[in-house]
Amino acid sequence: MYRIVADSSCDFASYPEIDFKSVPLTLSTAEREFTDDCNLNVREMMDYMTSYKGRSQTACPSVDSWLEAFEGAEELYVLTITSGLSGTYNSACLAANQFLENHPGAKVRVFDTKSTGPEMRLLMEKIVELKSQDKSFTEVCKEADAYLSTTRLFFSFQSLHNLAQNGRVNKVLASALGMLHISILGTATPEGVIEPIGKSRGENALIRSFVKEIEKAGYQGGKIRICHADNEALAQNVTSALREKYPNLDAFIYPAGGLCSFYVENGGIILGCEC
Ligand code: X90
Repeated sequence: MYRIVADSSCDFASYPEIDFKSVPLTLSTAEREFTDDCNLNVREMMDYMTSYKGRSQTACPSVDSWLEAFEGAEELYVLTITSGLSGTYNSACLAANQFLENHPGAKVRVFDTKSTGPEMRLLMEKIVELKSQDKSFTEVCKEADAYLSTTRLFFSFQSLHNLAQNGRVNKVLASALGMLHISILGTATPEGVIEPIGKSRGENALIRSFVKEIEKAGYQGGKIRICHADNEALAQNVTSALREKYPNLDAFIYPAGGLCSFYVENGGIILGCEC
C-alpha cells in the first residue's frame, strides 16, 4: 500500500480510490485565520480577503502537520508547491527525515514540483497510474521525475495584489496591471518562480495567448488540468479553443482551493499541461 500526500495548493482534499491526504497551508489577516482544508468556504474567504483593507498572508504547513499525514504509511509520495515561492518543501523534507528516523523501514520521496495546482494534479495522476502498473518505489520516483520535466504550468491573473503584497512578484508590475484592466499570462519557470509572458486586453485575446504559449512550449494534445478562481467560463473557453485543434483532448476543470484562489485572485485560472 502506498500513500500520496500533497499540500493544499494541489486543490483537492480527497482523491477517490487511493490513500491520499492533503496537508493545509493557512491564510490569515490580523483578524482571522483560515485553514485550507475541506471545511474552508473558499468564496467566503475570498470575499472577506477582498474587503479586508490590511495585510493578508499565507503560511506553509508545520512539520507536525506533515508528520500526522505520514503516520501509518510505508511508501509515501509527497508533493509540494514550488520551493521557489514557499517554505512548504522545506517543512515536508524536515518531516520526511524525522519520519524516516522513527520508521527506518519506510520509503519516502518528497517532490518539489517547482509548480503548483494543476501541474501537481497531473503528477498525482501519473503516480497513481504507475502504481496501478505495480511499479516499485524506485521506478515510480524515476518515472515521476521524468514526467514532471515534461509538464508545464500557465496561469492568468487579473490582479497581482496578493502576490505583490507577500513579496512574491514585483510591486510595480502589480500596480500597473490594476490600472490597465488587463490580464497577465504567466508561466512557472524551471526553477519554480513566476515569469510573466504577456498581457492581453479582453477574454478572446487572452484565450488566443493561452493557446499560442502552450503550443510554443511544445504542446501536442496531451492532458490538460485547469483550476479556476470563480471563473469556470474562462477555463471552459480555453478548453474549447484547444479542443477545436485537438478533438480527443483529455481535460478536467475544477474550482481552485483556498491557497491557489488567494494568489491567482478572482477571475484567474491555472492550467497544467503535458508538453
Ligand atoms: O508558503 C506560503 O505561504 C505559500 C506561498 C505561495 C506563493 C505562491 C502561490 C502561487 C499560487 C499562482 C499561480 C501559479 C504560480 C506558479 C508557481 C511557480 C498560484
